[in-house]
Amino acid sequence: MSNTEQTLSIIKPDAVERNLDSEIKNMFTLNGFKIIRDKKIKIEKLEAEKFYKVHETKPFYNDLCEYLSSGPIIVMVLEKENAVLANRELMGATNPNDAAEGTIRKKYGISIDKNSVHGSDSIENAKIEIDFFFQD
Ligand code: IDP
Ligand code: MG
Repeated sequence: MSNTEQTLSIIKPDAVERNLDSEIKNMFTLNGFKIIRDKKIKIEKLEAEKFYKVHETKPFYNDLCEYLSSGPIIVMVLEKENAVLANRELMGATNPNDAAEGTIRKKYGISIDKNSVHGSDSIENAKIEIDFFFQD
């Protein structure tokens, strides 16, 4: 049975800054994702705080929001069978040091905070995050 889903992906400032966006997009398409929506933006810290609200009690929250708003990012809607889980697998573990070979974070991530990509962690959050960046 087909189970096409959409998920939100972000290419974070560290990767955009290193001009890795085409390579990372290629990794998505080579792995069977369709890039349905795609835009390069820079967000304000207040927007980053809203986006990462689930982490507001964490000690790294402020740095995380500073970081996501520190430079251009690319936000994308990805579509594939079981896209949410498939994207988490392709991204790899949050800490690039723990990420499996062949994952985006293993390949491009610099550190736990500069880990190159964001991906929604559930179908419910994917809907919320897609609406956050693509209202139209
Ligand atoms: P995820 O991006 O793999 O879903 P989350 O736990 O949702 O990981 O954390 C959101 C982001 O916050 C991570 O991608 C990472 O950039 C940052 N982060 C998570 N844990 C830490 C930490 O312990 N120190 C610094 N930054 C962290
Ligand atoms: Mg997360």
